[in-house]
Amino acid sequence: MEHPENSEVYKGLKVNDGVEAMGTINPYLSTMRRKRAAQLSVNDYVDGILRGDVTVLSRAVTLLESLLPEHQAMAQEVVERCLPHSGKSLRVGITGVPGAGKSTSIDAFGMYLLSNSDAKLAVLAVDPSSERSKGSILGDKTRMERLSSHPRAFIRPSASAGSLGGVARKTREAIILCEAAGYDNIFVETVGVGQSETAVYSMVDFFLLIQIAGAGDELQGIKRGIMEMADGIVVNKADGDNVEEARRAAVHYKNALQLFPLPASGLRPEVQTYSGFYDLNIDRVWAMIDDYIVKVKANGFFDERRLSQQRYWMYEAIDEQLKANFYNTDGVHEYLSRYEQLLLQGKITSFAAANKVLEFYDKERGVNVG
Ligand SMILES: Nc1nc2c(ncn2[C@@H]2O[C@H](COP(=O)(O)OP(=O)(O)O)[C@@H](O)[C@H]2O)c(=O)[nH]1
Ligand SMILES: [Mg+2]
Repeated sequence: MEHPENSEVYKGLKVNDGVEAMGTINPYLSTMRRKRAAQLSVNDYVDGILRGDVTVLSRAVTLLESLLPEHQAMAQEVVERCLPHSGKSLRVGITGVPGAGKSTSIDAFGMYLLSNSDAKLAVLAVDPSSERSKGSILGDKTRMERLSSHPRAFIRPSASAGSLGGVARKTREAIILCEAAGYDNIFVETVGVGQSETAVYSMVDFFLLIQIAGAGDELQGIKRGIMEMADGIVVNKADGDNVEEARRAAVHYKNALQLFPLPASGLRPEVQTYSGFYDLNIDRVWAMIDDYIVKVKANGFFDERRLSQQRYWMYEAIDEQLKANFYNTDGVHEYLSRYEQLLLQGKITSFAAANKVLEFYDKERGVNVG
């Protein structure tokens, strides 16, 4: 399917499908590999995670991402059992258009955090476009060079296949596993195009929007509702000749923010300039996040937000499950293509066609549809 992010709106941001990994040539290789990594039981996973064992944590996230039903069932059990040990971290979402410097900044913010405390940091990503290409992993890891080799950092770019809803759910579950493994700070990066922002917004305590000077409001989210979601806005690349322009952009965003109603947190988002690449003013960005968290913990919004996120994810899970049930029902695809044909021939309206297919689905499930 054509990627939604390839629509006209994001012109210049081509998302490629990527290529599937080649099958292995040596048939014995896969069995050898299987032998090397012994099967873990649910207990092994849970114990390893609670011990903070990075290898086990990593394998548990892989299990989460697996499409095999038996893996999924196991993963759900692991997540359930980790749940009581989760929830104690600070979750920060980081968004911005491709090239805004999200990965570079995460490296800078993360190193600042780890150098000034004995905290542990997990970096996750919601990137449904990495479905098959897995292309962003290499790029991101090289942009997070310092963090990649830090003993208290765990970096796990999204490599899961599926719908945005599915990918987001897995990231949310990965957060739970990381927290159970003792990671008290979680950064979640979005791809910064399309719908992933809403998903990430719905799983974090602070949503940071990274802007760059001169990239245009349309693209950067002023008109797409991203700014309304932001708890703080930062203008990156305020270095060299770009400092003044970044400052002007910051003023522009400050003014724009005045036009929005006060967010539910009761706090007007702040705007800062910084340079992720040259490590300038990172402390100010972090102070802004810190300050916000202190205030929302005091006014009760922190807990309120987490509760409303849980409600959101309950309904998301229901939507996902209903959709999966529908599309996995025998005969639905035949019905769909038949009515799609009739629709395209102008013989039936969209709504009538949808009703016909849904009626068939209800009948298949033995539901009485009066
Ligand atoms: N001058 C300058 N360049 C930066 C800065 N941060 C990132 N970049 C560059 O911008 C490009 C995109 O950065 P990246 O972190 O991959 O952006 P992402 O797509 O948002 O994750 C890279 O070439 C970076 O080196 C910065 O603070 N200053
Ligand atoms: Mg990136």
